[in-house]
Amino acid sequence: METPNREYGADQIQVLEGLEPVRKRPGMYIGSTDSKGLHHLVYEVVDNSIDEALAGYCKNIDVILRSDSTVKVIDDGRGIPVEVLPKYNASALEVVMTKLHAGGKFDNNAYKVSGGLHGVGVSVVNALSEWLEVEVKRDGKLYKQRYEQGKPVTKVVEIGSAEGTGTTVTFKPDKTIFETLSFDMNILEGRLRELAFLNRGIKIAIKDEFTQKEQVFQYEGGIVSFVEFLNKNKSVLHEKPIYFQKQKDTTVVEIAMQYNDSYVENIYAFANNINTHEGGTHLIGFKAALTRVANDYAKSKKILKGEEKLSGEDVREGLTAIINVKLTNPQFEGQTKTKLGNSEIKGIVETLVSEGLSEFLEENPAASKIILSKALEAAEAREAARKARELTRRKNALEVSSLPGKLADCSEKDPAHSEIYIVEGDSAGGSAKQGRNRRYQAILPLRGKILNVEKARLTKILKNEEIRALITAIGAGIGEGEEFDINKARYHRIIIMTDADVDGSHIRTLLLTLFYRYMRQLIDMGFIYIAQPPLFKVKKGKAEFYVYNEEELSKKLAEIGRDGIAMQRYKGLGEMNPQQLWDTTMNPETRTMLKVTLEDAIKADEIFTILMGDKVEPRREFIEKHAKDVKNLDV
Ligand code: 0RA
Repeated sequence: METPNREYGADQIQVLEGLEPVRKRPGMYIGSTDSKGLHHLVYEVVDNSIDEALAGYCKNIDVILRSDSTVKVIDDGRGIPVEVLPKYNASALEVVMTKLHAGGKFDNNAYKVSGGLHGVGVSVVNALSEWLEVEVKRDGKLYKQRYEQGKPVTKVVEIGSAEGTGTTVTFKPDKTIFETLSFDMNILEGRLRELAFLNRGIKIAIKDEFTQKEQVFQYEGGIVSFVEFLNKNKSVLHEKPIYFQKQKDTTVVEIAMQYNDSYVENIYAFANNINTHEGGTHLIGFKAALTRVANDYAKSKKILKGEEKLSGEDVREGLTAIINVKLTNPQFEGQTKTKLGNSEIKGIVETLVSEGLSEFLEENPAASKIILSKALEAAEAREAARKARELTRRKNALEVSSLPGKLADCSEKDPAHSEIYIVEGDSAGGSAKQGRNRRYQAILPLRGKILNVEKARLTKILKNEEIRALITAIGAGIGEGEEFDINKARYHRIIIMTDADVDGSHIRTLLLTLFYRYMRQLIDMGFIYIAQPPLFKVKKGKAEFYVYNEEELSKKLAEIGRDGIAMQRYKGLGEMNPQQLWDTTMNPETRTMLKVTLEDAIKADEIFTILMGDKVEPRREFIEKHAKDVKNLDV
């Protein structure tokens, strides 16, 4: 039993497990041992510092990436306690660092994340590190302990005096566990920025000592700044985001929202700092409140007549929102454990959001009028959209005969063992069809540029032939709620294969944006991949090498020498014959593919907005910044 507001003490510790299972099955604790798992280690340590911030004790977090594959995380929290716990005959610090789930039980932060289901705790990082050193500033002293593969190799030593308090964790991930040790600041930035938005005022800095790149995230506006950030390249319908924070018992609900003139909804829901990609009861409560309050207000102001009603989709069109709830004992469910399950939260959020929104609408008649006319317009377009969707669905229902003509389907019927390549252009499509393994690989060639989805409502998007072919081939529908059913997806690997040039990256951005906005579950489930075709073929004598990037090329050239080599640069997939395409890009035994993460898709969506949106200025800036890459850009 946890007792709130009790001082930390030895008696609050329960029986704890050692770290052996973590090294045996790292995937169980951090998801994977690839680049994703590697970066997860940093989040894990930072989460502990964020917990200190949540408890009100930590203001600054520094993350430093060093060229020797070590990472240092410094915080100015209370510092991990160092006194000896008689029960363990070890210091609290050592227990926190060497026992599973130790952190969760002996402080009194009700909303903590680390040590729970999500943050598995800093001890897991310790277990998976070649070495880890922790320094604690507490009671005017500086303490230090070192571990190797999770085991202490020194005692907790007092190494000097200290001003202030805090914890510094430095670790080197274990190369016998991770496939790669190369940290990428760009990957870490997204989550660190998000944490800074969610925890107003806290300063999170990240520095890459190798590239000397540095970023500081600190937002006095909290989630209001978050919404402004998400809307920065959009035309907003009201100047200031709507904001309120309300509390019922121990549950705190914080909302920021702002409409823009697009047709897309962009809602992110968080629970105790966890990005709940799969939604859950807080999101359901929010949506229910928004729909109800908008309808009540529109009726009372005679914006709606008679039986007219606004649907949930109507009132969320063009909405960017952050839902941030803090609750005790969060239950996370779903495929990726990112769905909030606590049933009581729906009602609490619904009540608090209804109050907050009603207050806003009454106090801001001008903004309210603009927001509701947008919803009304959406409602009028809704009828047409419904008809268009029905058409696509009916087509789906006709089974095989209704599959698009240009799809070369596979014979395998089990989606878990089927994959589809979405290929740019008919000629590459032809090679892919000949080169593939037709038992489990389907090919869908896409011709030309796909419709500009930013400026079009669902109705218009669904009229586009390329998009329809894609939707029908995948088979899961499009959009929200019952319109999309992940269980109907005909392939569990959907692989985007485009040329390594500007058009290719353009089409990839478009496809990712489409998946992100209308078929997001495919990304959540990890079904979307990007094929990695080679950029060069290097020949020396009889030997042939395929090379996938510039870095690899210089390595290869250094290795084999430049004398007497012949080199071909692939400008497009079409330059490879079917056999080559199979060998380099499609054969599961030899290919590498990138699995698309939600972060990738969010980035794509951002780029897309810049490239396709109405605002000229950001587009000009983007193109100038990337001038060399976008010479052939045609938007
Ligand atoms: C256990 C108890 C307390 C704080 C922490 C752990 C703690 C862990 C980490 C990991 C990184 N930074 C951290 N900062 C604090 C509570 C200490 C108290 O009651 O004084």
